[in-house]
Amino acid sequence: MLVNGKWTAEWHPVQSTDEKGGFVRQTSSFRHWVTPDGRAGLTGDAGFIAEPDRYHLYVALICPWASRTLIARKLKGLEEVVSVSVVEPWLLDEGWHFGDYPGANRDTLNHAEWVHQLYTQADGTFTGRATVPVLWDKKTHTIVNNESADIVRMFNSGFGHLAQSDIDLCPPDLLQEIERLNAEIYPSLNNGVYRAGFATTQISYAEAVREVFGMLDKLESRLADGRDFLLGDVFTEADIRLFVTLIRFDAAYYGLFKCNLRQLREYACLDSYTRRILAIPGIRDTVNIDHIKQGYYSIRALNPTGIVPEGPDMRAYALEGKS
Ligand SMILES: N[C@@H](CCC(=O)N[C@@H](CS)C(=O)NCC(=O)O)C(=O)O
Repeated sequence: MLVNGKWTAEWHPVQSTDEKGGFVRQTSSFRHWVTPDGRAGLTGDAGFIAEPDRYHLYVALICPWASRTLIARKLKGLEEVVSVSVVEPWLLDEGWHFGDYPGANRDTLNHAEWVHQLYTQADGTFTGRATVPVLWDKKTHTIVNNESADIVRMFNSGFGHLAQSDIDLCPPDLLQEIERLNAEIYPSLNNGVYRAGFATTQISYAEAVREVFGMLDKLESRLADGRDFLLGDVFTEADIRLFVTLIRFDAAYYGLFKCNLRQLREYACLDSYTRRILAIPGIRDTVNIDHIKQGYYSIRALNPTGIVPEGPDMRAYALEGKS
């Protein structure tokens, strides 16, 4: 992590635990909003007006939070408006690295070698983890926002007419239900798998795994009435947030994070739900199983040998899983 603008390699995910040995995720630090007229958004400063070729998104394809933003960018037709760089899949001693691994690219915008350099460019005294996603402003050379939940909302409504698609990922009449679902699914499942994987005591692991499968069971019953998506016929932000966890489940969380009571493919409704979302044009392009496996299985604290498993066979999802 960065401490007062200086990189320190001392930090490790498993060190960030509560008194019971449970994994604790750090909160995001840059919270400005891009808006159609440049007025301040929910948090942060004004001045980030939606303009073509002004904003750049830094992502890791292993990362579910970054993938949320990539999906929102695709579905809103913002590919020509917001450019993207993809880091290599491994979280190294200096964090995320830009390089030539297949599916990744170099940072041709800021010429950073490491993501932490973007953070210190934005704030020379930054203290915290250099996480992805990062939404970068090319005009003021700073980070607009590094919280995926905000970035998804910004992509949905902050870019006004620059968005090529009129899909609304957060329709006002469904907002309350979306937020209720998000608040339920995040701790138990999206972050629940990490709580299981990074737990340092049997008790906090067991508690997390119980919650993960409790939520999967609940969602399976919700979808059992034949609805296409979580809120019925319409695809919303809540589906993006669930999908990014489900698509990583068998490839990473089942094995590495020991969430192994059942595989996703054993849940009939959740499995077809995942395939339905993968079939939405553009979404499959945001999923890279090789990056996902390389990335998760390179977490040395959980997998000291660094061996990446051959499976699972993802051909049923028309996804490659080579290691
Ligand atoms: N609150 C952030 C969390 C992002 C996050 O935790 N990203 C992880 C990758 S999945 C990361 O970049 N970790 C780098 C680190 O911990 O040093 C969001 O949702 O945008």
